[in-house]
Amino acid sequence: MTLTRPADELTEERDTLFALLGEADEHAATDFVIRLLDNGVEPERLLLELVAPVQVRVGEHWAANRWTVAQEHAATHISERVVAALSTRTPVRHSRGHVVVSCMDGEWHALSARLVAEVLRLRGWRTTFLGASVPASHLVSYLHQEGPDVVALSCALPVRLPHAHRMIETCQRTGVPVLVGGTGFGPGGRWARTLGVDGWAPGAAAAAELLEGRWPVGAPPRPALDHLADDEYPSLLKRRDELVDTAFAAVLRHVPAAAGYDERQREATEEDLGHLVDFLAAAVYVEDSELFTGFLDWTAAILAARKVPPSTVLVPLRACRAALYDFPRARNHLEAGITRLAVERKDQ
Ligand code: B12
Repeated sequence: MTLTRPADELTEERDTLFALLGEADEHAATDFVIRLLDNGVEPERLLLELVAPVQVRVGEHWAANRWTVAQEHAATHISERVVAALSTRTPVRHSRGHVVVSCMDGEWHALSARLVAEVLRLRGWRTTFLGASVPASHLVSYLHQEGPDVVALSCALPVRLPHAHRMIETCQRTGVPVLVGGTGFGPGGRWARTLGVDGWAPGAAAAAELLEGRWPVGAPPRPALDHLADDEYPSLLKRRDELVDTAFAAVLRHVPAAAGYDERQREATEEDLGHLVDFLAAAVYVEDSELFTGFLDWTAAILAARKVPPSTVLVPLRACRAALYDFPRARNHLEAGITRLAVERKDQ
């Protein structure tokens, strides 16, 4: 097979790979990508213009309820195999320093970090990939032991930012500069700056360019977290279970369908409400309502695809607002969320 189209945008190849992932055909998918490599497509393009966007499409299909969780898991597993196959076929001599690439504690989106590690390797860095959910203490002993030039940390979910902050600080104390990335740091990496990292990059290629330039630029900026002095964040964490119970009781009272939930549905609802409180806490941590309203936009889309009216979420939001009468910052974020959902409801 040869790529004869002038634009060579890999559009058709993305459709083919997506179809093979949908069929969970590991060997066909791997063979397909390796053939593209053999036909001269650069490995970095295969990672960033083929595997990465196809994974995003996998996420869209799951979110839209067109693919099951099992299909998504199978597809991601195959993408990991494809990345591994590309890696073994593209040896590179190290000409630059050592980068340790790791997921934050509690972060399971390892493929994103792996793509970053692979691109840096292809650009001549010696990379060590530590994988998903690395506890801070283990990462730090590794940094002491290995003394890398950079630690690159990935975070896909903004709800993990309070953990990310602790991890960033712990790494910085070892004297190793911290580069971060992933969708968890928000649009334009806004929360990376709040947490005082040495650097943020929107993607793997940008990360390579940043490290190839003047890096690190100087002492990392001080984290913009003075608001944490009011103790609202730890107090909110202490009330997590109580808030979930309060919100769940409100759902049972005001959402007629909830009365007929079976055990599994009740557990799933409690889990979702826990997620809601965790996102609220993360918004309180970085003091930005966008973190919470972004989560609600995402929730609304997920619910709509599953034929649940997004306005249902107004019930737990109002219950939390009533319970958190003495938490001014959390209440502001809840207000912003209620306004956002109420506007969406009018738009429907
Ligand atoms: C595969 C997948 C999973 C797999 C991950 C397995 C694995 N081995 O990686 C599993 C099943 C574990 C999973 C779990 C969950 N997931 Co998930 N997942 C995905 C999916 C479909 C693909 C992720 C991926 O590989 N993306 C491709 C890469 C290329 O994109 P990327 O992450 O943006 O990475 C690029 C840049 O961001 C950047 N970058 C990333 N890291 C770093 C690091 C550095 C240092 C730098 C510089 C740059 C950088 O460079 C990358 C390449 O250019 C995404 C959909 C999506 N849009 O990404 C959802 C997605 C991220 N998941 C989502 C969710 C909700 C979850 C769960 C909460 C689901 C649940 N209810 O359990 C859990 C949370 C688990 C956890 N605590 O981490 C949501 C997040 C929504 C939100 N509001 O935050 C998404 C967007 C799905 C969706 N459409 O709704 N997930």
